Amino acid sequence: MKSYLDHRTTVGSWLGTTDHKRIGLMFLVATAAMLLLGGAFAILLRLEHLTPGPTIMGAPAYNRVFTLHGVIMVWLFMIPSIPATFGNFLLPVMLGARDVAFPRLNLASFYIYLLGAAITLGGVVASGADTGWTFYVPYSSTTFTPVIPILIGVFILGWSTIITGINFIATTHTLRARNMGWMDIPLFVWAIYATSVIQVLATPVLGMTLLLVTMDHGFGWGFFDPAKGGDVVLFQHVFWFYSHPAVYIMILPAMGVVSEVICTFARKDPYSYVAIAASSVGIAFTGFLTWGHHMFTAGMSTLDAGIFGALSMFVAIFSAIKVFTWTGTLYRGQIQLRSPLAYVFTFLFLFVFGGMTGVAVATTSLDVHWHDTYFVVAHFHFIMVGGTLTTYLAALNYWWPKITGRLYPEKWAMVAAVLTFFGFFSTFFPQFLLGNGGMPRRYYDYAEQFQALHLISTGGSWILSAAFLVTIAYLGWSLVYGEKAGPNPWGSRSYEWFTSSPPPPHNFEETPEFRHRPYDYHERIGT
Ligand code: HEM
Ligand SMILES: [Cu+2]
Repeated sequence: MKSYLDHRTTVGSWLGTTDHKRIGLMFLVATAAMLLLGGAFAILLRLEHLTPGPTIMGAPAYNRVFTLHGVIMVWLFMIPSIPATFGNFLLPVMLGARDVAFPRLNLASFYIYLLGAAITLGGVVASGADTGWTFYVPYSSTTFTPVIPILIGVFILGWSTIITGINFIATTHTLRARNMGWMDIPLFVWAIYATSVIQVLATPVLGMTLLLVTMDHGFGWGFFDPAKGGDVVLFQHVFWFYSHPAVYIMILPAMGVVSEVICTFARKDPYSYVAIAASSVGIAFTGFLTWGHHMFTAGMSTLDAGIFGALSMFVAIFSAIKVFTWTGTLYRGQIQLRSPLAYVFTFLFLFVFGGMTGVAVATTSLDVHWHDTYFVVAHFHFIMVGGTLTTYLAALNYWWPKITGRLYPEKWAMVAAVLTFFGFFSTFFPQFLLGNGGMPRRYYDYAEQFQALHLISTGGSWILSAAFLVTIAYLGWSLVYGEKAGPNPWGSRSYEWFTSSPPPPHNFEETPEFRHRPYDYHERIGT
């Protein structure tokens, strides 16, 4: 029986495919390339901060490089990273479906992503904008750098996100296997489902905002310009109304991966399936109520700031429910410390750390001191890199045998996981101290007393790069020399491991009958 990889091998059979697995794989290649590009910009930024004053570039170049780093990492990598790649590949398989609900729309979503990426990168080649990834007005509507291609590119990327979200919602509602109720679907699907709801509801607000900034910049509309009757702070409200929920587009799928990896490698049912599933939906919902915590210093009343601060704590409560449930699942499990679980342990430590600092910056009285300093940079990198990126690597290691049919050398995977942890921690922990000491974010120059901490941070970025190189090397090696994986190398009870690795074109050779729930490790009815 041929797999989805080799049943047809022409270039046309890939470019015109409607198979969700091939589309997921193409997204994986495209987004991984963006991760490496964004990473290259990060290395340049850290090199620049090796010494105060000019090191390798001038101030205008620095402003462009941090903008391009943020734009590429957030819009081209983080947002599509787990949903469009692993979500696309796994959601239908986990539901026992042959494909997503709208396969052609799924392919369209990939090409729209490529178009958006091409236009955005066109802006990069045309010397790049210097507004930061957040495009704050009035700077973004007046800067002389070419910001319009980037605004339009990100607008188009939003369409891809919305279409993918609609597809996943429709698939989860209509294509579940016979007898599969809502309380039987795998936790990763719950996470992707909650993410999709945010993608569909919030992204149009971002699209509208970016178009209005484009009009202000290109045609002098003045929508955000008080001199023309506009409102400059309104930009921040609409931008964060999308972008706060968007941080959950980045972390919820990661949480879904964590649930799968922990159950498999602890050989245990989740401590509470309902708590994990419901808290995903809870996070998606409350995420819409907290955008004001980005604007405590933008002229907000004390009452409003207090309300936004208090609402932000609810997200932390739902996140804590997840962490306690995962810990409860690990407790007395038969733990096998394989590389995906090593990454998940890294996630747990760094996410809790990052989440706690989220609670700290959501406290108005503290945030007025930390706002726009490296403290905030450290906070969101702890969550986005320490949380989402390490989990992306966990997912890559966990599902690699399913996607490619090959095993990789576990020893090297562990080396990469350990390097990732130490590299990450030494890059970003000093940034909390820098921020607390008064180092503002997005500044080119700094006072000499900050140099030691910047030095540690730059050294950390080299360790992190080494981890990436090791990962690329052993995964590349496994494609050629790796042992054949077999359907279920981890001995998991989750549905995607029921089919062969790599799966056949329509996922299952026979219509699957799932006679047990995805994590019934205690029952052990036929695998
Ligand atoms: C535990 C819940 C969380 C709380 C209470 C929280 C709170 C906050 C607050 C108050 C700020 C604004 C700080 C300032 O600008 O002075 C902030 C910034 C930020 N947070 Fe969080 N956060 C949480 C989780 C997350 C998660 C899960 C992510 C991403 C996956 C994230 C990503 C960001 C980003 C990207 C920014 C900064 C954006 C910018 O100004 O460039 N946060 N967070
Ligand atoms: Cu926020």
